[in-house]
Amino acid sequence: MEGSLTARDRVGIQDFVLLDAYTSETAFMDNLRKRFNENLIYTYIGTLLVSVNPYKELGIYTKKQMDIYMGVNFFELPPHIFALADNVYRTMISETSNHFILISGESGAGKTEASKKVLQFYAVCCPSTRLLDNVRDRLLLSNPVLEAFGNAKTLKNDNSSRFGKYMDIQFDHQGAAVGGHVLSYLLEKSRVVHQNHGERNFHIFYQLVEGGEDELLRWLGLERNCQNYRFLIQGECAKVSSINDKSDWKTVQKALIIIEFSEKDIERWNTFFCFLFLHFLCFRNPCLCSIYHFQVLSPFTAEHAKYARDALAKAIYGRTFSWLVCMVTWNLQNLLFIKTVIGLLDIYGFEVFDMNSFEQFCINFCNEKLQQLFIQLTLKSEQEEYEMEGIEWEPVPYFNNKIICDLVEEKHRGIISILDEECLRPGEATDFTFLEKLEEKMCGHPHFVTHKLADQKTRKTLERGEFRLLHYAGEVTYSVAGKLFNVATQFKSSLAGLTEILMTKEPWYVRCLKPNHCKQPDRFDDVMVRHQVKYLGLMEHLRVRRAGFAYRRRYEVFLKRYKALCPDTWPHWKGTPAEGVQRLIKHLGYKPDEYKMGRTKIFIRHPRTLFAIEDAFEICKHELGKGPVTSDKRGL
Ligand code: AOV
Ligand code: MG
Repeated sequence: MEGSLTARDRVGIQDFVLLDAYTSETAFMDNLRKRFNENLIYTYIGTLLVSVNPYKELGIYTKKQMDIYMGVNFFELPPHIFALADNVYRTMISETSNHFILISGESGAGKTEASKKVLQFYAVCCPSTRLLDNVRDRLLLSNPVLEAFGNAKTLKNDNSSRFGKYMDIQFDHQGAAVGGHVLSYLLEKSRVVHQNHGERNFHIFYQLVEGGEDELLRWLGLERNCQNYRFLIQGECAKVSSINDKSDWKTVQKALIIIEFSEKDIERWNTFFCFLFLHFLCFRNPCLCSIYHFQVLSPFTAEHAKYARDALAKAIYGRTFSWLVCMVTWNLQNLLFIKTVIGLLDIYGFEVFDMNSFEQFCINFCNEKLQQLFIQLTLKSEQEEYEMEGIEWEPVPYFNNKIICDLVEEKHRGIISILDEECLRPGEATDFTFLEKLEEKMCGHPHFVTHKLADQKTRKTLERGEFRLLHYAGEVTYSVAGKLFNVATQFKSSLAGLTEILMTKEPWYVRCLKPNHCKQPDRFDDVMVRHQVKYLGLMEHLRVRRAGFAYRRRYEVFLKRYKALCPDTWPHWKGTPAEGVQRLIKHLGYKPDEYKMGRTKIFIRHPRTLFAIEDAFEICKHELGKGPVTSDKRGL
């Protein structure tokens, strides 16, 4: 435990709400750094979990660890992703309600790893019958399959998710995990035909070439050498030290069998490779496009032909991925026994490259929307709780990124609407007319920068053909090239659908932080982390948690935990829990401004009040059996 003062000095405080100088960003950073240096990557802000990517194995995700966290009160053990998972699960069971865990952070911050740990926790820890044993395996093995097709090495992350994923884990009335349902969001298809320097195509291609059985490769007419395929080596990094393509291929094959893909399915899946590899083999010769049964007729130029050929390859890959997600869901979902669900949202994180295209625009817009959801829900729920409990609410100022969401998606006026309008003028509209329209309509918007205004708002100048958005997480320069191939509206409505799905459930948050740009362990880049703390709104969240009352506990929970501190409530209290708490805090000598009694909960204003009672509780635990603690022992 991190109970004693010296330990607290060394390893920091496990809940930011308990920081003495809580409003200071410096204190926040000091605490985060201290803990990171001790390999303590998790810290709470109340029930929100902050996680810093350690970039090394910590040995903290074993079955033994799962057992430790299972069924234990949230604040009783050091912060952990398992503690959050367990808390969500138990709340779901006790309240028979649906929940979701929103995992956010920038590219490489650890979102996908966090979501896998949560899934593992449920798959391993939830009760199950033999009949449903295979559900566990399927739940777990859906990951390697989807990652093989939907993840790739980027400059930010060797295993970067190139699609958004929302997964419902389905539970029956006994709390057993009985199935799952996966929704995917906008796969970055352009990667199939183009990768920037230092990046790879989707993992599955390298897995196939490195790990595919001889017979299969022969059937596909492929050679076992990535260097022979231009589309695998565009980024000049076919081999990645952190990835074993050969063994990953085996894992994916096994997973497909357990998820119950039939031989026919797998064959169909192999056939698509045939198409794609044919595409790439004829990369230098556009005339061979006719191989796909469409003709490249005059007056098409070689450029047009290449464009059409690439579009086809992207379409084939996109369809294959959608089909795969459908198959996974089909084999996972349980239509009979579902009582409640826990949703896991793991999307592509905010990212900025030297060149940012339409895909980055969508990815960053998605992050913008989730930040908006976070803002709405945290403030809203806080406000509602105070209202429900009859306690006055003190508003806290914060940056609301709605202005940026509107800039992108507002009806008739947002960037996506303008894009739509331009798409309706075939023959007339070009990428540049689109940009002109944007410049005309968005001129003066505080978060939009055109090349004309670039110098005034930001330091960096813009090229022609570019515009810049000042996102909540930083500024990003987008190229308009190719944007008129528009799927933004579809993406916008699928995000609206996702928001609707989430709004019907109770939210929990994991905020992932990236400690450095070099994917290295034991390196904590202060400037970089501070920036993330800022834009993720962690300080505001902390202030909101602290605005009125740092802690709140239901009367029965509070009484159960601390009743040994008062002779009247120990060992049994006969009255109502609220009366018991009243008696307890009177005995402890709380002043009237230190706490408020709500309808169902006690609200404690200052962390030090809680510290004192927690410390007293620690002493009391050692002395339990000797009766209630007297005031000198409590150290109050
Ligand atoms: P992301 O999901 O947030 O980025 P990942 O979850 O893929 O990031 O994490 C990136 C890498 O960091 C992983 O491949 C691990 O090597 C390492 N890592 C992350 N979390 C942990 C952890 N808890 N313990 C040990 N290593 C970890 V992106 O999908 O690019 O937005 O789109
Ligand atoms: Mg990811």
